[in-house]
Amino acid sequence: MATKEMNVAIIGYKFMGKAHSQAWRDAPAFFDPGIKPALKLACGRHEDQLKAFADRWGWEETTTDWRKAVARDDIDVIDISAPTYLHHDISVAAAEAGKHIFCEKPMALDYQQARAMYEAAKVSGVTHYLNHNYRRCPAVALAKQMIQDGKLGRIFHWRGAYLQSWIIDPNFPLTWHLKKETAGSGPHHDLNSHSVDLARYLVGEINAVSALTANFIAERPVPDEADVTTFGGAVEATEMGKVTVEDAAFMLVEFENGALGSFEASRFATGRKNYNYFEIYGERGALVFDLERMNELQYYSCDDPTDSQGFRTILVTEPEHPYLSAWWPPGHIIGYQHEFVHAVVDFLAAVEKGAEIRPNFYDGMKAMQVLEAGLESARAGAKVEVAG
Ligand code: SOE
Repeated sequence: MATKEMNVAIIGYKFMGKAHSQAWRDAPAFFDPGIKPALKLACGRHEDQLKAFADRWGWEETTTDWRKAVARDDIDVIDISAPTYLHHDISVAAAEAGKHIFCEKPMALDYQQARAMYEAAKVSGVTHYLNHNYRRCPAVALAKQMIQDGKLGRIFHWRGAYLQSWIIDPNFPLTWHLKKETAGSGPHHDLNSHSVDLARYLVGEINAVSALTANFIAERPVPDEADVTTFGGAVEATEMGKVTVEDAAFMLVEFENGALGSFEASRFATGRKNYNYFEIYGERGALVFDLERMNELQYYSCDDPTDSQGFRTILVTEPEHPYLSAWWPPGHIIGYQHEFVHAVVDFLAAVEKGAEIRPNFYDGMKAMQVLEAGLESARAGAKVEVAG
């Protein structure tokens, strides 16, 4: 049971604020972290929505100034659930104040910011985690174990696609996700960042990229930001504003180990809701994962007798599967939110042991390097090497 309590301050109270709050609240109920997280302080810009959020999730106090959270001696962990453009300033300030950092992806607006965040965290010695939550989906963690156990042998291909369709309506507003100065880029930062992290985790480092981007809707209604959430619907507005990020980004890559990979990120994949999908092909077998069927992992093994070879479905709900022993009996499945609980559990363990957790700010910096090479390639119309 928990031997120590740590006070958490969360910055941001919309989609990720909700996902993180349930994780801080539920982690001690289903697992036995050595540190019990206290939901101490919630930070956000709009006081009325912030107080409603704090009341719903049990955050003890609220402030509209995140710098106050970073400055408080009684705050141990800063949870960054705010939009991308705030990640750098909050992370650097939190590291300099000696706070452990649990930061949402994508890491930053660009590689330069990501590098500064990593350097500040490294110098300060705090635990720093970048929430690419999908590594902690049990089926993905099982895929990692199978690859490490040699089940696929030498890997030839990664085929990844992260497809959504929440902004196809031209009346969807010009939110922060659709402006370069607040998001860095569109689905490339938002979704290819997840796929690049998974590819680095499961296949290896990426040496070179060739990318294409497209924009399908150039102007959108300018909303009142207070009324907008990710995946929210169309709004009535009089003023129109320019979209300054891509709507889709496709990328081909060369991995350090010689494998070839493809990445598709789009918010215009009609009918795809949160289709984070990958295939990995090796000399001994293949794996296929689909987040919309996140309790399953497709596996093909060359070791199966020829007359019965084929892709089989592993239902990843057994107690011996990663994280599952803490949840329900076999077949009772888990969901999107459970990955965030797993991340909190592993983060608290890292803080308690003074150990590192992955993905951390180093991983985020490496991913930003790949993403930025992709944008450069799309601009230049040429293959771009990822700096070492
Ligand atoms: C929107 O694309 C989004 O909220 C991403 O930002 C998250 O990382 C993903 O988990 C769900 O979709």
